Parts: sequence; structure tokens; C-alpha cells
Amino acid sequence: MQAQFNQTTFLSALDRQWQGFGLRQAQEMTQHQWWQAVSAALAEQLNALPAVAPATPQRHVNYLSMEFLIGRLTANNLSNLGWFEQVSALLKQQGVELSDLLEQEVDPALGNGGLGRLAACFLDSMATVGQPAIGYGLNYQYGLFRQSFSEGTQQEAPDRWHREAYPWFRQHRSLTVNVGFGGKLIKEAKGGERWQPAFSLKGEASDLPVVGYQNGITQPLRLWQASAMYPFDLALFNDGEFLKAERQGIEAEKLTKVLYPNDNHQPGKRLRLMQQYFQCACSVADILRRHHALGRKIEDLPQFEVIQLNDTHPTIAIPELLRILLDEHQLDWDRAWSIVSRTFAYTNHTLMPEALECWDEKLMRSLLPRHFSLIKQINARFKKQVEKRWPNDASVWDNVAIHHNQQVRMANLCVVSGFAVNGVAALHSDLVVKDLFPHYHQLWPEKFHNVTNGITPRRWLKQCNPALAALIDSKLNAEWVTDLDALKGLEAFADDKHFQQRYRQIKRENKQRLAAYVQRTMGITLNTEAIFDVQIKRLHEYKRQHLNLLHILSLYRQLRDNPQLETVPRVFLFGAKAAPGYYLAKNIIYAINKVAEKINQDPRIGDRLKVVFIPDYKVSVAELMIPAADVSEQISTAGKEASGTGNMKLALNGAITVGTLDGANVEIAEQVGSEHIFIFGHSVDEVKALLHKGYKPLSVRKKDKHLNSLLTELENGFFSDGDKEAFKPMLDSLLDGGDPYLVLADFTGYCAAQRQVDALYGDPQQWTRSTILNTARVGMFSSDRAIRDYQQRIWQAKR
Ligand code: 26Q
Repeated sequence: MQAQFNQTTFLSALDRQWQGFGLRQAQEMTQHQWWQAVSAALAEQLNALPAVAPATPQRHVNYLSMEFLIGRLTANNLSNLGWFEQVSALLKQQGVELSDLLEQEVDPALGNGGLGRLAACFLDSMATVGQPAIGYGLNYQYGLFRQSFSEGTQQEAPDRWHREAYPWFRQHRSLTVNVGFGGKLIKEAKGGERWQPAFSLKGEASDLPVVGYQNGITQPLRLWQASAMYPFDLALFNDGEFLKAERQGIEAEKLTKVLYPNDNHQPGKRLRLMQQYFQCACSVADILRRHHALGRKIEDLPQFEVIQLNDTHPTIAIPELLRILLDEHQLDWDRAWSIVSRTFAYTNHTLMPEALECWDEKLMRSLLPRHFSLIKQINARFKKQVEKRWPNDASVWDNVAIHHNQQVRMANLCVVSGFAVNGVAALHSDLVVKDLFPHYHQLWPEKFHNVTNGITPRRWLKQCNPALAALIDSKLNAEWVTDLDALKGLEAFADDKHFQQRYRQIKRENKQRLAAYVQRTMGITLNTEAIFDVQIKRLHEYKRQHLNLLHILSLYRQLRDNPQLETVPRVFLFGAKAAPGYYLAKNIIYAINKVAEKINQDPRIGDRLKVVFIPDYKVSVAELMIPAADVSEQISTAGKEASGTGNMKLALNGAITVGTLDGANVEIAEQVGSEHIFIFGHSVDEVKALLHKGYKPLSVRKKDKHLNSLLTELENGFFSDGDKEAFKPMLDSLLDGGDPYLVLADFTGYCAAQRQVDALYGDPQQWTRSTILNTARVGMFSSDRAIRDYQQRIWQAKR
């Protein structure tokens, strides 16, 4: 049941907004104030709606994540509420264009990339399919840094998104939690131990509304913010020590000041562990508060609540719950453990060793002595189980131990303590079992699952591509927005001339919209007849943006060698942030920018080739780039990308994938059919075999004259004003560094796949047919389906 929009209350709330700004009339508001006022008025009305109970009683999901990359909310909420048209019309009467003021919203960038955006898509889907849920995260004062380029190098600036004035927040003072840190363990007379923290902080809750798609359901995303217990020390103040008096407050606020900008890499910093524990302690306390408030017994927790861990970042919630059950509820170990081990489920998002979280035992003990002690107990009990199953095999224990070599391995803690473990794409889930957790799988095969990721069709089709959404609406009677499989119905139009024309026209308009943005923000003119070839994702060696770069160099070389060459014009578009401390990734950005500069200024090339690195890639930029893409670059080294979700968004919007057999690309290929996707490169097994037999990038270079000439031009300063060292980090890793991600090994196959792309693009009817079939056949990648999979396999499964 869609919630009713009330015009009168909306308008009077709007009046209170401009009055609150100290203005005399609405017309005095700036565009930004309009956005602020409209959003605040909508939030007020939303908050007044009656709660909608779930249709069937089901286990409540607590989705714990250090990141929620929600993107702009105002347009999303309006659309999901079904109020967009009414509000738009109402504002028009006042001379205000809704779409203009929506552009005023700063993206809340409380996440790095895929994992954070997945959490946001899942919240949208849980609200939409009626899965009762709360998202729990942190309210960072600064989200992911803003990126700009200075002479081609990445510059980072703080992302001041003004959480204090964000109109969608609703603060809940009554939910405030105290969180202790540090201190010591005191031996108890009866043999146990009691934790005496050295200091405590306050966790304050602010909720963002997660609006289900036109069903009246709104659920919270609850974000915690740290502040001091006693924001001001009056004793010190009275002694005249003004600065000191405020210090506790300042220290506390540091905790949720900034999101760590790493993606698939864990730095092992003390403040990060503090953030993780703070998030977990606040969230577990809140879950138990609600459980008790509903009059339920602590023993029944697993019957009513599940805690889903978004990777290992919130793992400390496990010993936290155990601590509360043992120390506060005085349960014995077996009863406490039984509750814990039926409550947690863990999603793995990476196999990369540098991203698997390990914490130094010293750090853990000093910050969380009680939790560390409990982890050791879990470890000791588990060790007995392992010794029974694998007597006298120390190598197994080395592999599965939770506490080992002065380190705590968070993934192992999750597998041992949780009732379910899942990977995020079929291939990845296989590798989770085979390569990461083989022994655990032998112990508990039933714990392991696959849930292939998904994306929300609300944001990633209906909102970002309204013209395509309208075209689909005109052809399908079905509610594809909540039943994405219904897009299958478009297959019937794949060869329809009229439909093809409309589909192409929409793509052209989306390309023009993006071109206008690039013109306005970067001063570069794009040829919208060219193939728009898009690679958008975090910058990482394994994602191989430099493989894309080598292909660009190859085309540039060919055009110079043979100026009459008939080629299909291409615009290469990149969007990517590199973690500030990841020098190699930053060097790849620099290389792409320098090559872009040279090519874009070369009069011989003209419109045939352009390279554009769009700065500050974020959700709102994705919403602009994805509908404009012809080609989707998904070119990670096989086995490295757990799933990818950009691949799904691009295919849904009619881009053709050029990709390796990695992550969800494998399933996308199965769905769309091999003629409508360009697969290349070494498979997982081939990668393993090649590395095993001894891979030599230098001999690949030696054998390939063309590739050699491209590398030489990077080395000799041709693209870098004579600076021969400019791309040294990147070249070293590709050559003397052994090319661990097999960029050179996949180069030839990649170029061949790109030539096939050109050939297909040369036949507009066949091309359009393929793009339509991509849209039609990727319905299974809806996050609604993913949530239903979680329900069936994990959350509501009978055990
Ligand atoms: C860990 C410890 C300390 C600081 C930072 C981190 C950290 C932060 C973010 C580690 C990893 C991440 C992000 C990982 C990520 O985004 N993984 C992606 O998850 C997507 C959703 O499942 C997949 O589609 C991608 O394949 C995967 O790379």
C-alpha cells in the first residue's frame, strides 16, 4: 500500500522551513535551501506515517556494515514513496524545478565502493520485499575523500558533507549507548573475570529512512556517532583550564570523524579497530534493547534476530554479544555460545590476502582485554575439535586457528562462530570453499552458501535512466520495477525496428547528457557517435585499469602508423579513486591522465579517439555514466573480483560487457548468452597453472613487437614530457615485478575481444539487438532476488 502524500501538511512544513532560515518568503531561498527545505518537509511527513507491519512474522535482520554508500536520498525517497510527480507539480507552481534542486544534494559518501554500495542496495530491497531489517553503521563526519587532478595526479580533499544539516537524519537521543575501551580485567572471587574499561564514549543514534518501493514500508539505517560522556569537564573549566576542559570531547569525536579510504586492503590501525568496536557495541546493545523491550527472553534471541556481518569489519560484535551474555546476563558458556553461534552470519567479499583482516594481539588486548580473552577461549575450545578431527596434523591447525602467531584472524572467528558463510557470486563462493576455507568446509559443509550479489532496479534503472524506464513501461504490463525478471518480455522487441530506434535514441540522449557534463566540468568535447567505453570502479591493480590503458595505447599507435585506418571512434571514460596511500594505483591514474592529455591534443587523431578520466567518481556520477555506456569494462584477473556489481548496472542499462571469467561476469555471460558479451583472458584455472609453471612477463614482451613498442613509449618519456621515471611504479610492477595480475598475459586476448566489439558496433542493428538482450536478460541481478536468496538459504532457513 503506497503512502498518501498530503499537500497541505507538506506546504505548511515547507513554510516553516524558510521561516526557520530567517527569510520573509519562500522565493528568497537559494537553490540549496530549496533542496534542504523540500527534503526536511518530506522527512517530516514520512516520519509521521504509520508503521507497516510485515505480512508474515519472520526473523528480523540486523545488517552490520562499516559502510553504507547510499548516494543522494531525496530523489530516491520521492520516487520510492511514489510522490515524485505530485511534489514536482507542486513546486512548479512556485516556479521551482524539482530536478534542478535535486542536483543540490551532496552525496552521502559513507562508503568506499562495492561493499558499501551493496549494503545500500540491500537495504532498499529489504524494505521493498518486506524483510524487516535495520542497517547499522557509522555516521562519519567526513565520507570518502573528494578527488581532483592536478597535472594528472590525484589530489584528495576532505568530504565535508555537513551531516549536521542533512535533512533526512532523525536523531534518537533515547537510544544513546555507552561504550567502554581499554582498561583491565579484574579476577573475580568465583573464578571469572570482570572488565573495567579505562574510559567510555557515548554513541548517539541518527536514523536515515529506507523507503520500500511504493509499499508504505520505511525501515531505519541507524548510524552511530561518537561523543564524549562528559563533553565538558567543569572542574577543569573552573580551574581556568579552558582548552583541557574540552579535550575529552574532542578526542571522542575523532572516532567517527572519517571513513578509512581503503578498498580491499586493511591497514591495521588502532583507530580503525576502535571504530569497529564502537559500531558493534552500539549496534549489539541496540539489538538487545529492542529484544527486551518486546518482552522476549534472551535465550530466544536467535529465533527473532539474525546479525548479518558485511565482511569481517564488524566481527567484534561476536565476542561483544558473548561478553554481554556471560558477564551481564550471567549465562554459562554453553548457553551463551549456543545463542551466539545461532545468531551470526558472515558474508565474505574478498579472497585477496591483504584484505583479510588480522589484528595484532597486543593491540586487541590493550583496547579490548575482555574480548581478546573470550576470543582465546573460543580458539581453545575449537582447537580441541580440530585435534579430534585431524589428530597430529599441525598444518591444519595453522590454517584454521583463530588466534595464531600473535594475530587474531577475523574471518576464521566468523566461520567458527557463525551459522552461515556466503560468497557473493557462484565462482567466488566456490573459491571461498576450495581456496580459503577448505578445512572448515569439511567440518561444516552445511554452513557454506552462495548468494550472488544484486543491484536495486529502482536507483539503477528507474531513477538513473528514466527514458529507458518509460520505454520499458510502454511495452511491458508487468511490474518490472519490483520483478526484474519481467524484463525478459523485452526479448520479443529485440528485432523490432521501431523499438530498436527508440532504444538507440535513448542511449544517444544519455550520451549527450554525459557529454554535456564532461564539456561543462572538464572542457572536453566528446563525439557522441563514438563508442562510449566505460571503466568505473575503485582503482586497484587487480581490476587492471592499466590493461585498458595498454589497449588505448595500441589504438593510438595504430592510428599514427596508419592514418587512413578505418576505425570505429571511441571515447574511453574512466572513473576511479585510488586509496591515498596506494602509490601504484595513483601512478596508474597519472599514466592514464598523461596519455589522455597527449591523445586528446593530437590533431591527427581528432574525434577518433578520446580519453577522459572523470574526477571524483561517486554514486551521482555513476548515475550519469552508466546509462551512457556502450561498453562495460570488467577486466579483472580471473579469481580476484569477488563479484562486481557495476557489471550488473551497466548490462542492465544496455552496455555490452568486455570481461574476464571472473566474479559475477560468469553468471552474466550465462544469462545474456555468449554472442552478447565479449569474454577473454585466462580463466581461474589457467591463471593458477600459468603462475605455477612460472610466468615471465619479460618474455611476453620480447615475443610481442607491438606490445613492446607501447611499453617503450611509456618508458621513454613520450607521454610524460620527457620524464622517463614518470610511470616507473606501474612499469616496474608489470615487468621486473613479475606482473602479478597477468596484464601482459591477457593483453592479446583483450585486444582481440575489442576488435570484435568494433565489428559488432559497425552493424547498428545487431549491436542494438545485443544491447536490448542485455537489458532483457539480466533480471536475476536484482537485489530483490539476492535478498530472497538470503531469506531462503540463510535467514529464514529451517535448521
Ligand atoms: C578493512 C580494514 C580496515 C580498513 C578498510 C578495510 C576495507 C574496507 C573496504 C576492506 C575492504 C573494503 C571493501 C571491499 C569491497 O568493496 N569489496 C567488493 O565487494 C563487492 C560487493 O560484494 C564485490 O562486488 C566486489 O567484487 C568486491 O571487491
